[in-house]
Amino acid sequence: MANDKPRALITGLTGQDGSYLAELLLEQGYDVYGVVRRSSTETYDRINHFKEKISFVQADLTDQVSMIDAIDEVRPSEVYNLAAQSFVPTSWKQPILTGDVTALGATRVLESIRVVDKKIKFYQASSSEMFGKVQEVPQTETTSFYPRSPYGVAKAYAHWITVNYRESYDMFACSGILFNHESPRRGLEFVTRKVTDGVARIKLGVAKELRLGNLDAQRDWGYALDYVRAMWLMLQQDTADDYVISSSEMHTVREMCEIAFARVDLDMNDHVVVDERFYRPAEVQELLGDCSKAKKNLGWEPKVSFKALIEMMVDADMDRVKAEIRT
Ligand code: NAP
Ligand code: G4F
Repeated sequence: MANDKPRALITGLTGQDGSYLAELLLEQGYDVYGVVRRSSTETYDRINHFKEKISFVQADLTDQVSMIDAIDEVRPSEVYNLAAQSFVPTSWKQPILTGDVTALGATRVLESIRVVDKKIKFYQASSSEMFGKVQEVPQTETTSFYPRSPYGVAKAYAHWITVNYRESYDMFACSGILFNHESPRRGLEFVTRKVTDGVARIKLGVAKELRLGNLDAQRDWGYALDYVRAMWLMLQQDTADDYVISSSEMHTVREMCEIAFARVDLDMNDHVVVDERFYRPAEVQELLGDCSKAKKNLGWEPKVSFKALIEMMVDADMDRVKAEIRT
């Protein structure tokens, strides 16, 4: 009997969002395929607990033929392009690589779909970092972009090439302009996770201080699991479109630290050291999204509050660091 389950291919499977999206799609009854790139060590920490339920395809966003082969082999109904060099500071150190993976990588995936089967639906992981030096507050789908990092510039290119393929080839290609979203699976270099991991280490006596950069930067932070649901909803609509996905609340890095330290009865002022090495050549000072369009058209809204998110991350890091200390 033919398998009539929907089939999804995810690039960036091993990342924070890829891992949550794969779990969500499995729950929805999909056959899930994930692009993984060759590495001397496996980077499967985030997907180890369900990896036998998914199929792996080896490919790299910098290699066009490998992407065509992956899409031809899997023949998915939906492709989610989540792979990227996604850490903003690295984009100043490796701007060419960032452009190759984060900008041209999206074109390679779109080209692969165009060549293999134009009916495959496509999701692009666009970013609020494209708004950069914000031109209006809050930011909507029509706010002009003013990116402030090579990463933001690369994402703006990937965003517009997605729009262009939709308009040029009548492809079902959507961009989700996602504001910062976090979880216990967030990479340790991003500020929320750096703080929640640092708080756990200080509380458990294996660190004394936490060195951070700009505490006055403001972000619109949400929970990654809420945000991957929005990605899926975008591809279930009758028409392809672009959507802002945000919590629509803005907080400073300092407020985020206060919540994290208070969770374990500590005072951030006793432990946080401002270190200019973590300042950026050009900063994005404030991001605040207006997700009214997603609420209206997708019926989407975030479920986890900012405080609950940071506390969940502190609790998870406390458990992890305790286990590390025991072993
Ligand atoms: P992440 O944790 O950094 O994951 C990035 C993924 O991309 C990893 O699976 C990585 O694989 C893969 N990758 C990197 N270079 C690749 C290449 N050349 N070929 C194939 N795969 C490659 O990122 P995330 O937080 O899950 O974010 C997912 C996407 O959303 C990214 O495009 C990011 O830029 C975008 N975004 C994120 C946020 C956010 O707040 N999280 C907000 C807006 C947009 P390895 O494991 O092998 O390194
Ligand atoms: O956590 P961050 O590194 O995230 P950033 O730069 O906003 O980028 C993230 O969100 C984007 C969406 O807008 C994504 F597209 C992107 O892929 C990534 O997921 O930094 C947040 C803020 C910045 O203003 C930074 O200057 O925190 C400030 N910050 C202060 N001290 C720090 C630190 N950031 C980091 N990473 N490390 C610090 O010590």
